[in-house]
Amino acid sequence: MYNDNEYTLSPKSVVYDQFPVWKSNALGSPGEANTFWYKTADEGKTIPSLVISGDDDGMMYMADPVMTDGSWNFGEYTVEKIYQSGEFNPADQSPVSAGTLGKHLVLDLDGDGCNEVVVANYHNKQVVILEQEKGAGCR
Ligand SMILES: [Ca+2]
Repeated sequence: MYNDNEYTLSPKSVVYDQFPVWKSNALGSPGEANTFWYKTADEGKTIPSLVISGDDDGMMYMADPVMTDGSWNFGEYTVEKIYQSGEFNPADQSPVSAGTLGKHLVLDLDGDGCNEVVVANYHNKQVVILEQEKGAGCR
C-alpha cells in the first residue's frame, strides 16, 4: 500500500507455521526461502514452489502451491520436509547440537531441465545435492 510516498507490506497469508521454537536466542527456524520450479522451462511462467531452509532445525522444506481448477488461492501451499541434516531433538537447547543448514542454491546442475537443490549442511560438514527422483521426469 502506498501512503505518503511510503511503501509498506502487510502479511497476506502464512505459508507454514510449524517450525520448532527454542528457548535459546542462538537458535531459530526458518532460514531462507527461495523460488523453485521443478522444470527449468517453467521458470517465470507458472506459480513457483518455495524451497525453505529450516536453518537450525536441520530440515529443508518444499512448499508447493495448491492449484484448484487451474487457479491458485494466493498463499495456499502444501508443505513437506524434503531433507534432514541430522537427528533433530527440540528438547536439546544447545547450539552445538543443532542440525543447522547453511544457504542453499537452486539450479539445474546437469542440464536435464529439472532443477536440483544444493544444500550446505553445517551439521555434517557436507554440501549435498538434492535431485528429483529419476524416472519421474521433473516431478
Ligand atoms: Ca537437473
